[in-house]
Amino acid sequence: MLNDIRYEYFESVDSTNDRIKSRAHEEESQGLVISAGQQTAGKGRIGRKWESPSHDSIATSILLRPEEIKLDSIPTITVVAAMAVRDALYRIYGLDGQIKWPNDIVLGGKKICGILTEMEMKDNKVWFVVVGIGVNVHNRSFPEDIAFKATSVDLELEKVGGGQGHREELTKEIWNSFKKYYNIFIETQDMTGLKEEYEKHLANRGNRVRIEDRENSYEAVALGINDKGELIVEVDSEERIIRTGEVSVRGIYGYV
Ligand code: BT5
Repeated sequence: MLNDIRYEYFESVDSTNDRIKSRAHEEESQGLVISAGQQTAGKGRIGRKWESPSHDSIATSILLRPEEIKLDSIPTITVVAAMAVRDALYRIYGLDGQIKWPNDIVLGGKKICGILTEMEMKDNKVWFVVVGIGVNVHNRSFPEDIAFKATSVDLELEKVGGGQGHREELTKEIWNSFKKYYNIFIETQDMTGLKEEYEKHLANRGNRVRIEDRENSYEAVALGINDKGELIVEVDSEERIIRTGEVSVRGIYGYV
């Protein structure tokens, strides 16, 4: 169970995930959240970069020490975190985002949030897990290579009549929401208690998507998720399971 959450804030760090990792090595207990105004080396998945250069966005990470957790339940934590961010954006701002499996939240067809879950093992067991969340809040423009697919809370609020995001308030709402979903997840270490709600917000459900991994790229129809939080797709009238990892799922007409 995740109970108390303790917040620390820094003006600038390399990566909030890396800050949490060094604290985890110093035997820090579960529930520490480190947030930063900017990251100089923000990380995406598989060596990609996450842009959080100014004080416009949220970069925040939590330390988890799940007891007796199975290794193959770890990727599911990303799926749980995505639900939390979606929920927080909806509850504070009424922004009705969708989850682009496994780790993006999208609004108006563009990415507003990315999630990176990392873990370390010790004595053949999961030692700790770090969940890092990046949300674009006040950003009005983005580097050229992502401008076509990135959005922010303020840009989305503008479309529905205005208003402004608030980074501290949103950060707290995200982790409160994460606590709620994570504690449901940890009971069974899977998505049984959360799947129904998750699927309501799954982007591209029932639509054609393109699955891209290192070797292959093919079209499929996204059907939903299974109890492990893996994506179920249909290819040539057969169901196939897509595991997290080095896979991208795209709509066939663009980023979402
Ligand atoms: C992610 O990876 O989306 C995970 C991002 C996790 C960031 C958080 S911030 C707090 C914590 N500390 C860290 O160092 N990281 C975590 P991925 O699915 O691989 O997507 C990365 C891709 O998203 C990049 O290659 C760009 O195309 C795009 N991208 C980068 N910055 C972006 C931004 N600010 N907004 C939207 N898209 C972005």
